[in-house]
Amino acid sequence: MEDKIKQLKEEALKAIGETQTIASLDEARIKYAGKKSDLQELLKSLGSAAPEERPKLGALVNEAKTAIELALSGRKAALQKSEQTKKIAAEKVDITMPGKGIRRGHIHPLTQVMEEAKAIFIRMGFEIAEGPEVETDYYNFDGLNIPPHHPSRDMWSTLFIKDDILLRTHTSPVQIRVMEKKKPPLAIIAPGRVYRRDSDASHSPIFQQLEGFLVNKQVTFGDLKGTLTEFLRQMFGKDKNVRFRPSFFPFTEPSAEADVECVMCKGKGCRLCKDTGWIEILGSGMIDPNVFKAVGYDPEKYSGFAFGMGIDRITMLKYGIDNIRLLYENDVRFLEQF
Ligand code: 2NL
Repeated sequence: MEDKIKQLKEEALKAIGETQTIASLDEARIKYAGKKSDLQELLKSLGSAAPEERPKLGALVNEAKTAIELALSGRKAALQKSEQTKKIAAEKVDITMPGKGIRRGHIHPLTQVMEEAKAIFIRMGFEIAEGPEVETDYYNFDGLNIPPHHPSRDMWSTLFIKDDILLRTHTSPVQIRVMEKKKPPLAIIAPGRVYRRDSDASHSPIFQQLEGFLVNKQVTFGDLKGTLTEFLRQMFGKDKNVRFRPSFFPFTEPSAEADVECVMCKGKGCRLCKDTGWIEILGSGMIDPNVFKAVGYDPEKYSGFAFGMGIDRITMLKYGIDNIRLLYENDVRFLEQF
């Protein structure tokens, strides 16, 4: 009996000492110190031992029990400590690793060019006006001296919403609305999104325009040339030559298109300017008396000039972009370059 107690104790202490995890230590506790452990069974069987042996055997069992419990708590503390150490080591952060960095965004190239163009006219004293993108036939055409069913309407591939409601094909309607409400002198620019049923490398169904007009007493074609030449030089470079060519628009008479010396070959002739040395930038003219009549201005009393340009085209020229799609796909790898 004595030997059995000793043997059980030795076995328990050895097993406890060999445990490597809290979980296996818990198993050892159940096996060696639990209610159904061999030691507990031994204690129960003491009743059948000789009466004079009982106190000695009882003391031995208790001593073994205490030793086992002490070993269990000692081992538990040791295992907890090593598990904590392992956990800390596993969770350690390498503060010398390079960071991910924050990528900086910037203004879209179309918006940059639009803002630049607006700023030039603002400095000259023009004010900004805005209006609806869904317009009536009247403001987009009739008010601009473009009668219904007139062949000149073919100049704009219009997208209709229904009979007389359409997506504006230029920002001119904004200017008609301003003239209806306010009396001259006026110097207004109308920047914004416009729509046409058109799509190829240089045409997108949605694009950006900047139009403007100036109305006062005795405004001349010289004022038009001076204002637009200054604009083009601020936009493309002080040294650039500018020329005006006769043209036609239903809402201006006379009309002229303005060219700037080719930005790529500086006038020598290249692929971009088709060997002409000039790049067409904007359309302009003296506001047609019929437009003044439509908004209730007296064409005998007032005169004015107006102009319009495509911001997409100017952006493509300035940055050497050969397909308008790129400006609307918003691929960050493309946009990052500007
Ligand atoms: C172009 C040509 C132009 C205008 C727009 C205009 C507006 C009113 C009255 C008279 Cl309210 N004219 N706008 C005049 C001439 C040309 O644009 O090539 N645009 C991209």
